[in-house]
Amino acid sequence: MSEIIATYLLHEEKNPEKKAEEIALGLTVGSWTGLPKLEQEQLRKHKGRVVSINGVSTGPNEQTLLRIAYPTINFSNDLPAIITTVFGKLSLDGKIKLLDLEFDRELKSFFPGPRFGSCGIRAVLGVEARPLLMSIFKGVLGKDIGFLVEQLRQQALGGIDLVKDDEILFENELTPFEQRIISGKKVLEEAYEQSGHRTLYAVNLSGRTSSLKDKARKAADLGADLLLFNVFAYGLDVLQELREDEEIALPLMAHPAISGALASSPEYGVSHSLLLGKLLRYAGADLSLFPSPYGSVALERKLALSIAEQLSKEDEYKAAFPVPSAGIHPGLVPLLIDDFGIESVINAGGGVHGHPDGARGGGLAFRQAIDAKLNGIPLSQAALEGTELRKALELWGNAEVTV
Ligand code: 1AE
Repeated sequence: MSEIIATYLLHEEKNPEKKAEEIALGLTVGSWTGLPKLEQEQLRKHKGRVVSINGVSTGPNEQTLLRIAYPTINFSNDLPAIITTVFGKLSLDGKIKLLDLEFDRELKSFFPGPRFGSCGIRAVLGVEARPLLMSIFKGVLGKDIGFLVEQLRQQALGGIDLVKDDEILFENELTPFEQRIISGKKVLEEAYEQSGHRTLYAVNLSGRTSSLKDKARKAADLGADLLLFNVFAYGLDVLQELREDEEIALPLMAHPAISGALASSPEYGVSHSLLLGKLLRYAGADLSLFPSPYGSVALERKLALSIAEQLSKEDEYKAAFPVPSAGIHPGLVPLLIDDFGIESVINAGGGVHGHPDGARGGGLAFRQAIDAKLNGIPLSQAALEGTELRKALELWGNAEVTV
């Protein structure tokens, strides 16, 4: 029988065995022991099952790891039904956190995974054997298309591989969605002719849910490179719909906006690895942004690594790119590469635009830091020759640990 197994962390639960039975029955058949034998036989295939109950000692607070199996016959093969089954009403019921969901092979077959994955994006860019470098438009609200395009040109000339819209840039008169794609393409082509470096632009797909597919198809027709998507403002299933549409067929970059409200509490919500890692990848994200362990919105290192681990898996689906972000500057590059490896994307907004030589200087400083790290050269040494890196380290510091 096909099942999905959910792992939960319970806090301060006096009677975990009773609670486990209540969940397994409450979220499936309702009750069991009082049922007549015949009804039990009819309902057996729908009944939840307690897989394991394990105490976790973490000092004064008792915690319990609970694994419950739910028959897949109980729900349709979509994330809204699955999440509502395993953590719908239960998410409201005291201190309980959903840590993981184990999909069996059959259930996995209903989810697409990334269309391009990290390998597909590398192939478009023609970049191998180093982390990709991404930057974010900054300060573009209230500015016109000329301003945006010039910012894009400077980022591209700085050797940046991917540039994403700011997630708070929505449909507006000064820089309308379609115009951003058309003008962005033109300037990136010019920059490519000038430098020989290819840069891709992720435009923010926004608006009412009912308009998204048409808008995304239009973006594809106009030759957009990637779509940025505030997935948690809409829902994972909306991401999956975009992924599965053959007329869209663009790489999807998932922004973590709102996810803090769902994942940050150690006692409530959904784990980071499940939300920003496994489920995003299953639903079809090619890249997933999340707070790095070091920057301005730091996430505990083991949690950030747990997201990256889920994204980087190679099973039935392609691997997606982990994009540890927020408050990143060139002095953090060695730490990022040590932790996330080269199959990741280094992403910075302020750390590019705040460079004394502007966005171009910021991009170059990052590229110099990446080259130095990959060649085993300490940043402090590379900065003797790399003017842009030197200026960046003077401004933001150097977090490299050298022995
Ligand atoms: C975790 C998301 C990071 C993000 O979207 C963003 O805009 C970061 O900007 P900076 O690098 O912190 O300036």
